[in-house]
Amino acid sequence: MVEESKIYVYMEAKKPFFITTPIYYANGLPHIGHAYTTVAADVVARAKRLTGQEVIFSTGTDEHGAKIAEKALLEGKNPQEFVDGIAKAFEELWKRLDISHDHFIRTTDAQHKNVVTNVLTFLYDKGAIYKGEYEGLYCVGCEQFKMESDLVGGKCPDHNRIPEKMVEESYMLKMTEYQEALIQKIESDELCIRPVKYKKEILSFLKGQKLEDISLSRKNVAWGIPLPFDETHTTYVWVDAFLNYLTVLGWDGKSEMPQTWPADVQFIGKDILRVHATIWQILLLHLGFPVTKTLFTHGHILSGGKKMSKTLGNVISIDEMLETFGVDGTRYLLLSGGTFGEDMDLTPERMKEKYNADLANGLGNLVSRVLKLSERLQGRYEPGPGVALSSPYIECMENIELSQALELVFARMKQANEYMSQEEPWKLAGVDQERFEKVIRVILADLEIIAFSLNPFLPETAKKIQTALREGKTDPLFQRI
Ligand code: ME8
Repeated sequence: MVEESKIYVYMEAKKPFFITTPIYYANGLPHIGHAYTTVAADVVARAKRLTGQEVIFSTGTDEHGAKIAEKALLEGKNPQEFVDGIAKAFEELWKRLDISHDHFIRTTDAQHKNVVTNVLTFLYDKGAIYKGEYEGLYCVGCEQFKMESDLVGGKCPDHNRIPEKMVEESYMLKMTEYQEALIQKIESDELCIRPVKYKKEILSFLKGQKLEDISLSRKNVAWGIPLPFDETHTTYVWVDAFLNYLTVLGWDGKSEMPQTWPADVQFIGKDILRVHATIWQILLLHLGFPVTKTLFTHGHILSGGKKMSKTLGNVISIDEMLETFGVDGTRYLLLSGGTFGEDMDLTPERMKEKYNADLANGLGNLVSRVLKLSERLQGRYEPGPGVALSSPYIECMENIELSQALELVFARMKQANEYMSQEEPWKLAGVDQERFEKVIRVILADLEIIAFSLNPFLPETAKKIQTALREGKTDPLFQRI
């Protein structure tokens, strides 16, 4: 028994921690919403690496389907040429945002197409796929069939577009046989959907109706992966897209499950929760693979209380954010603007205020003041060999309560600032040197913990503070705006 559990622990420790973002549609340039999910996932990836865990963190682009072909045509490009340009823009943005992903997967990669082909062959041979006819309301914006109950005033509320009535010969994927198993896995948190309100939402959806088999192919969409058993059809984009989560692990689509599966955390926006909690998980069950461990769902970014749109003119540009606030300023504003998981409302004014208050006047000011004062220490401050993170911070990070973890760090920063104002160490130097030494060393030790805790969130700033603590000097961290 003892031996067995030892082996188990060893194997658990060996599996890299696998984190994914959605793969974003290559139908347009990356925007703030994409950046939001990706930065959040990056924070968790960096935090895990700091604990010594091996991490695999993947993101990428979803490049097939009617919506993309439509857009390429509008721009007078062939679809491949069009998506090549978009994928490049995503990769460039991730570089600018200091995203530490290990893989950038594109669904037009040959390896991915091979996985999709092999999986479809397997599912077809197993009898999970059958030829049928599908009749429904299709929203090209969502690339999804809609139920009457999903529509508002006859339109898809997400795309403000009347769905097309479609009757088409289609290959179908069996869904119902796993409905009960799925409910049980969600209830028991084997598939842990967080925050809890999203778990409840999915459970009530799954308990409220019998799942319908889904259409797995399209006959009139040329821009896609042909079905291996009927080349007059192409693969439905969502099925194509989900398999990216296995392709990135180097899987070939036919041998044993990749060792790194299941994903530990899959980040998604609430708009794509239902498909991830149903179709994706049922695909996994058909393959005989375990379900996702945690599906972490977040709300949407709003601008001035409204959905961002070109018509309303309230789009917050991620490029402008980066120009104004820099990389770490942008990362900070994305993660501190609201409770992570909920919808988050941003306005340019509030972002500027927050940047100035928390970063320029708060953290930046504390660091520069205390480093200046530390020049008057007798004997240098030596950073300790390690830091002890507070347990509330660790708990927040474990629960992916990212904004709360950040709040804890900034509360500590404020306390250090207040302590400094109370103690007025600038009056103590040379007068009560002993007390001066104590005050400054306390604040420097605090800064060490602050820098370490900020590492996943603001990697560049954290590094600058850590270097400053060793060298006793620094340039200003943030320019006031
Ligand atoms: O759905 N606020 O791609 P997509 C916060 N290709 N996050 C937002 C957001 C907003 N306003 N807008 C978008 C797709 N997002 C599919 C996914 S995965 C197998 C296939 C983020 O380009 C959020 O993560 O429409 C959302 O779920 C995702 O971008 C949708 O990206």
